Amino acid sequence: MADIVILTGAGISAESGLGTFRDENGLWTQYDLEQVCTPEGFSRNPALVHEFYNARRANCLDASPNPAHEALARLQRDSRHEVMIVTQNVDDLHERAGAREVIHMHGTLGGALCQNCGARWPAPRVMDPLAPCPNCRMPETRPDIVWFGEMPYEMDRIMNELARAFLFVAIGTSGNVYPAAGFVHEARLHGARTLELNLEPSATSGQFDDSRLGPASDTVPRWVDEMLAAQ
Ligand code: BJW
Repeated sequence: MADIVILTGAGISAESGLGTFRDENGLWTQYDLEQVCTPEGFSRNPALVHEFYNARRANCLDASPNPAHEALARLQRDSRHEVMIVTQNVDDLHERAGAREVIHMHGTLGGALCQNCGARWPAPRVMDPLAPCPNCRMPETRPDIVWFGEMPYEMDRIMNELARAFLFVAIGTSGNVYPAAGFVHEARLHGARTLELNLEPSATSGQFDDSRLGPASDTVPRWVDEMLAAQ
């Protein structure tokens, strides 16, 4: 069980070259989220949705972790406290930086899911909308991603961790998407201190005890150094 819960969002991977969603030039200025991030959009046009995620999978494979991912992996390794990383990101940059365990509440680009039988398997670099499921053979494969209206993964486990943590930290997330945006409220209810590290104030900034503004590659390693020096 975790003493410290860290929630990360697209902002932590921005300096690795992966686009955020809601910033200027973010993904939602190029794509209609209703078309590419809802089950209804996928039913209407699976080829478009696969194209969107195939492009993001290629970007992710070309990207590298930045000092913020590396600092969180160091905190997980060297802290005397149990540190749980919960990410909304579908990239694997926390893992590639050496993080031990990460909850991907919105799924992963590296996973494929069958809409027909629920089987999961590693996604190929380029997913084909007509590829059959390796289990049931139906051509209903999709990226293993949580879209709007779907239940994020491992919610019971995350809620248990939030109830036990003495510190909750949100990094690089705009606080616009629930249930993740409600974690600060949940952590506070259970007595945790709360800290936000973000480029600019988020939609939920007012709910945090402390806030530090700046690029994650700067603020996160500094904060981790302080945490490790204080123990
Ligand atoms: C930097 C930086 C740098 C930049 N350094 N920082 C009305 C009220 C409340 C809820 C709802 C509602 N109507 C509908 C809902 C529910 C809905 C929802 O929240 N909608 C909102 C739009 C209102 N949520 C859902 O449907 C979720 N499921 C659900 O609720 O199930 C029921 C349930 C109920 C109760 C408990 C449990 C379940 C599912 C949400 C699925 C989200 N999916 C997406 C796309 C799929 C993944 C993918 O393709 O990648 O997930 S949407 C997109 O937003 C993606 C992200 O993970 C998510 C969050 O975005 P994030 O990470 O915050 O990115 P940005 O771009 O918004 O912000 C970046 C931040 O970084 C900014 O603040 C920058 O300043 C900062 N930044 N550079 C530091 N260098």
